Amino acid sequence: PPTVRLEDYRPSDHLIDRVELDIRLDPHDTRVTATLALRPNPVGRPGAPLVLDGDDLTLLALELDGQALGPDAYRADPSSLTLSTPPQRPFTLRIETRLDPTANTRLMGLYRSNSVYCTQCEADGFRRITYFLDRPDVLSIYTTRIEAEREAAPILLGNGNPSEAGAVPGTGRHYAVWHDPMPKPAYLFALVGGRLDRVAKDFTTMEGRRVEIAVYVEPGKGDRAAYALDAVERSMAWDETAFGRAYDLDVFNVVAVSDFNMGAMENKGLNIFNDKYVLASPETATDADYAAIEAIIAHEYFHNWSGNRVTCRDWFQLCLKEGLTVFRDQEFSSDMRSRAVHRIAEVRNLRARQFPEDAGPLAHPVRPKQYAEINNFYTATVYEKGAEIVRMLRTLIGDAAFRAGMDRYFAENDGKAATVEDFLEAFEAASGRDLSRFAEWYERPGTPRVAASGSYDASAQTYRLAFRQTRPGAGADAPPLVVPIRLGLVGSDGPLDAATSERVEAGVFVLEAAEDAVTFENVAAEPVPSLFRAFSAPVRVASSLDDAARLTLLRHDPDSFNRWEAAQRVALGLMARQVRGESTETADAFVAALGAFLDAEALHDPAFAAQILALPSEGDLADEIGTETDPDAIFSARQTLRRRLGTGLRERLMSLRETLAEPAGTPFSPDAAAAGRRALRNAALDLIAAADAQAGTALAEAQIEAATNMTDRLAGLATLALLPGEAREAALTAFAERYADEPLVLDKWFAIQAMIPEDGTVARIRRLQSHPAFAMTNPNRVRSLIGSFSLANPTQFNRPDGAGYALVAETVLALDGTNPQVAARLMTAFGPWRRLEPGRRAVAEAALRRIVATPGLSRDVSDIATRSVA
Ligand code: HT7
Ligand code: ZN
Repeated sequence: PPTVRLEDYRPSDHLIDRVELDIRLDPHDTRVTATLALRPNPVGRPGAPLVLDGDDLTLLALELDGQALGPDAYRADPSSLTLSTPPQRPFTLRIETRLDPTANTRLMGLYRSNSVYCTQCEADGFRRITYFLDRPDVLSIYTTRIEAEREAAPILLGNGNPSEAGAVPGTGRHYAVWHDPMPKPAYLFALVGGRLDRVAKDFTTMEGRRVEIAVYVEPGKGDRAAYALDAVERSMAWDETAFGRAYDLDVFNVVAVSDFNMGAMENKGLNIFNDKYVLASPETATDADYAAIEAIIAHEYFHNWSGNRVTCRDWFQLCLKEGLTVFRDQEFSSDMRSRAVHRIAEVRNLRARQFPEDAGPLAHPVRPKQYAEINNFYTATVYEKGAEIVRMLRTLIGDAAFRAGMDRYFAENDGKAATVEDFLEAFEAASGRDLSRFAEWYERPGTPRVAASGSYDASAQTYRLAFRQTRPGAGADAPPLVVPIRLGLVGSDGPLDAATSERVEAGVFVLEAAEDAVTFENVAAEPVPSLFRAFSAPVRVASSLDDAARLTLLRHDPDSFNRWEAAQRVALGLMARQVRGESTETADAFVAALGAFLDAEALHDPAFAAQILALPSEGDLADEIGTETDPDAIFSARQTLRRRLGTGLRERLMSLRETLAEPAGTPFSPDAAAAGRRALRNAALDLIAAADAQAGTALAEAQIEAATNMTDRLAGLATLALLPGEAREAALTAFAERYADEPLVLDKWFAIQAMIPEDGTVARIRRLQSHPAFAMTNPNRVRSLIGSFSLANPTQFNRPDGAGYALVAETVLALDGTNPQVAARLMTAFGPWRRLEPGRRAVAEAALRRIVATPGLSRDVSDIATRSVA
């Protein structure tokens, strides 16, 4: 496939100022008439041909300035419409196309989800609706008339504000006209038509605009939309206070659909969501679901400024909207919940998804330099590492300059398509700092490593910390990165606040060279350094701290993140030593330290305690080991440590479960405090069950029986899922019966079974693929059953006999013809294959090469597959 390169960017030769769309919805024969007000771009090439993008389009008619064009005046095929000598002045094109939304299984462009008409245009889906300059730097004002059968689609929604509606006399059809006053790129276009329930509330912005916020869901599910509706309101209020950004239309609509390739989409004034990230009730949604709904509602809403008002010049700048908007939604969630606990969750996620990506064959810079298929670049690197770069920028220049820089970025680029350079320029102006070296973070893949070593001079009472940064795969000429290191010193009784250093400003030392050192004065006793507090840079830290020093941090570090990090590092070290067959004698000290921690603090901050108890994942351990990994050895080391904790802490865990149990009749609250108590009870259950299967079974069964919410019911089921036997199968059957009509809940049931780390799982999944609730056409079902297996069941996915790889490869190929985007995403699970031990590595490579050799692959799958083996 042709490669698109950043260095080849040039402005469009033509612009489209206004777009009038007339869309007559029909299940198989939808007619789209687009009237485009075009003109040559003053900075484009004079006299250049006009080449409009298309994808799978059928052209019915074409007029230029009201005159039908003869066959010699243009060339059209399903993927382009070309006028080789377009007028050198403003002109109008009227294009009529025909679509079959029911046959659209790719879920890009206009499609039907459970009979609801909806669209997904990012990144390049608008060209599946009409021929267009489908690129983000062509911004237009849209007016959209949507027409449909009133019975089938009583609700008709578009971008912007509603301007007119009515009946089409004598037809049973009706229409609605929507006008969006803000210029936008085509990828932000959307429409919805269908039978939907609506919940709504008013919000008055700080500018005095009355906005009607509405959430639309499948009929009968309105009561599950209240949480999402409130989350929109909280997001609007927060963006005003935190960033001074007000909403700019009279309506803000959110629509939930069942078939959606990703989480949600920020179309202007009409966000379309995967219903998984809207629908919530205590009976059907876990605390994690509530938190994800709040975060994603916020994320899409925040795009209204970071993405929509200021958009991207080209897709290489994707991090400009995605990294920034992730940063904004993280800050929102931190303010709504516990900042420390949220930071831990962010870093867990970064390490689970981005670090392996950055260490594998699909690694790419936060701003990629080239792509074959843009839809494969909606990655953890662009999103999550992109957010970390914004966070580092704030750490470097400080809160006030950061906020001033954001204001400036929005003011200077409003209504425009911007670049990473425009973004950094705003912060340079606001802070007076040169950020040219900082910009390097956008340019190169790979997770940097920072080695730290300390030396204490007792007589001078000084402590010298030396740092050395390296980057995997970077040549000797690669410039060092600018790395903000938030740090402090901790003694055996608490933080050493008297210790200071000239080079540490507001708790931050900026490492700019390949090697540098910082010296602290007034250090009364040999300290333990607390480095990269709050995870101040997305790096791997190599330090020679022993377990005792780390346990000092767990006890005394004022930085909660680093307390958690200390416990994780000790656990990782213990498990890694077990994998290597080395001594794990310090495990008892770890258990004792966790016991003391629980006694002192568990009840004060249960959510934090739950994080402390949750061991690093198998993936974290594989990442720590790095090469020649054996998933079975990793699994067994983790089991051993879980068992040790479960045994050593049993009394405390049992008593915490009692103390934290909610009194009967307590109304459900999804708030962070209540969720934190449930999280700790369930973390305790997990460890108790790891050590004592019988007790674990009894507790889990009782918890399922008594559960008044999905968090507790599912946690009980997840515990049982790890304990083979009749109790597990009975609980799974009962769960499936209870939720037979709840596809989103059955997704949890599919996922739990897909993650069972046992020999029978591949066969179980094959049976589940024939379950009446499973459908290859629905991305949520596929991700629940096959995605959970490939990403969260390392021993079975990486089976030495290759049965796990075969299952995923078959699914990828089966899906490729209908939904290549989701198929390609499934393939990314093969990413870490080169880090496996030789036996599995060979089997994984063979599976990958079979995919590469399959004729007729989509560009999406072929791009991932070929990069994976390159
Ligand atoms: N900006 C949105 C990305 C997205 C998307 C991309 C490709 C294909 C389908 C898609 N659905 C949504 C979502 C976001 O990050 O906010
Ligand atoms: Zn986004």
